[in-house]
Amino acid sequence: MVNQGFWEKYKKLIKDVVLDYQYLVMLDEADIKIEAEREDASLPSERSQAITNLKIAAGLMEGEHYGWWFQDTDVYKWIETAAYTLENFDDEALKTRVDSVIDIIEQAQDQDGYLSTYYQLRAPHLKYKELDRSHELYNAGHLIEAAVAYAKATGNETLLEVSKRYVDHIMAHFGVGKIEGADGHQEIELALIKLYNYTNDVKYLDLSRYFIDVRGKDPLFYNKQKEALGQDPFTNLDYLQAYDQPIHQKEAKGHAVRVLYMMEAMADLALHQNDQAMEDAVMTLWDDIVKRKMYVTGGVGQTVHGESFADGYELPNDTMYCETCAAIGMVNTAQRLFKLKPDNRFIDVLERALYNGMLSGMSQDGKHFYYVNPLEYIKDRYTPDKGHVKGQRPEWLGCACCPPNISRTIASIDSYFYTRIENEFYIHMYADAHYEDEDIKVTQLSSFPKSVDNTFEITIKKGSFNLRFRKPQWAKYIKVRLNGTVVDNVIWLAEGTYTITTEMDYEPLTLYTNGNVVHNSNKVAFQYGPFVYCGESIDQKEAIYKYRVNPTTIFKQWHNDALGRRYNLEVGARYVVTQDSLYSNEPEALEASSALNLIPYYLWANRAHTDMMVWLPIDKES
Ligand code: FUB
Ligand code: ZN
Repeated sequence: MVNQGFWEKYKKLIKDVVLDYQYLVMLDEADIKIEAEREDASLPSERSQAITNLKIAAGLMEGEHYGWWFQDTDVYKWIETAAYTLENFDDEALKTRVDSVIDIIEQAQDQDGYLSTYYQLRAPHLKYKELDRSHELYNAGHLIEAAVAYAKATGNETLLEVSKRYVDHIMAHFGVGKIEGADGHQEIELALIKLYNYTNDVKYLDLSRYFIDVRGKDPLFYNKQKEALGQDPFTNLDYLQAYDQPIHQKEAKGHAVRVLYMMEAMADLALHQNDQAMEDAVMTLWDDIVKRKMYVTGGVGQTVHGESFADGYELPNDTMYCETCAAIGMVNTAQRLFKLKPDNRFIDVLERALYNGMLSGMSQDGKHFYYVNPLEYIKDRYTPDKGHVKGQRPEWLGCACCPPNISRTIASIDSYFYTRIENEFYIHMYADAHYEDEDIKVTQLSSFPKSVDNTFEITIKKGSFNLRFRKPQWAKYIKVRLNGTVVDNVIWLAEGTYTITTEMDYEPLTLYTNGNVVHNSNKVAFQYGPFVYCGESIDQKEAIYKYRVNPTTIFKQWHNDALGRRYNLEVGARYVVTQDSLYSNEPEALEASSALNLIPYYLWANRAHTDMMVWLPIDKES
């Protein structure tokens, strides 16, 4: 059941445009330009070939493998997107298309269960022998996620059987007395828990735990694998989070997406195995991120070098990485941490990453995608440190992990709105969404983003529930009404059908950064509801970086045009009159100006190639 709203529009875009577009791209039948994700001539970006690789491995075509070790996962994430879409919409043509791709995957699998086209086609002799980079178990993880989602959505377990056979192959090769190491890129760990939840077979949970615990147990594991191949043994253990076992790690270090995928599994393991030490470890990593390393957009990964975390409070706005997949990792980790410990502080971050760092990853037309999401972009101001920062979303990327990651997240958006823990039912966010299981049905309608006021139709089919309505960090209060009467934001409801409305008081907010962050000193950012704002030069008389803002004069203005339904913010500002000389002993001269026009950050770079800034310098005289 679906309704008309902000997310409904996105879900339809995925169904009507994105899924078809991505399918054609992966067949190399779309007339597009694929860009390398950063400046490096060695990065593959001529074509995708993701589906073709599988066809070649299946023996359906002649040819050579093209692309990354993990090219197959673009296809798996596409299937996962389709699965969630099929839960919301009937679409026989889509189902037929997905079934045909599953048929190819099934045929591509080796007799013994192995399935990673890079190694099948290019280097069979290296299977499981170069785990720091091979992504073979990462591939298995995305295969599992797609398979579970498709089985749930359609009842078709063909892909699930394929994924189980691959896991059997992995079990035969990994474990005590076998290969005692983990894939360099975490992913199988979290996926195995999904497989456990779906099948109830504890061997999958145990294997997930094995991979978490074996990481970093022997810090020389990867070196030894390389030595055995006669290669330079050096391995960057921070990059792989393999300098120690995850349960002993105290800092988010290295490749950001890997850290977050690892934390997702750690949170789930702590929950399922009731493991306090694992819970403490994942909470420590989370606090390190949100207290010292997260951007105001919920983006993470401060540096292109290793697509990694850097030191705390080091938050450059223009050279950062903030990969879309990392923002998605923040969303998914926050969701799991909430299940472990229901505290709205996790949802405050989930919402921040979802509506800002994640949503900026896709254009409004559904055919352009950001890998890297900067908080500041000044056109024509190039340095080699910014070779990964793009002023416009590419049509596709040589490393295409982000496009199908964002589509699967949007297609499953309803799952982020609610958490059910036995008979406690948590309502996290206020837009259009829906939930139904055998005991409870919730339909949530609103005119979001015009208003965050919501109407809920709730049916308790069996038993009774405590409904808990979150007060977002950005709201002054939330007023909940049951059949018109104001009630507490925690309500106990017995069997029956209810209409509940929520109303919030919230204003545009001015945000300041902790004084330890040098990049944002004397700067402010703006937020309204869950949206962080940015200024683009295209909307101002002068370039955005010339403005000095008055943080106390903010007005909101409703717009409904080609850029979408949204509030813009208008902020009092003056602009610098630039001089000829580069330096001067006079203070800058400021000219009065009409208000600065700000748009929600996620919408930037949808109209033109132009400068953009989230953090804006303060007018000292304001
Ligand atoms: O390695 C697989 C994916 O590609 C990572 O998660 C991204 O950061 C990109 O490197
Ligand atoms: Zn990515």
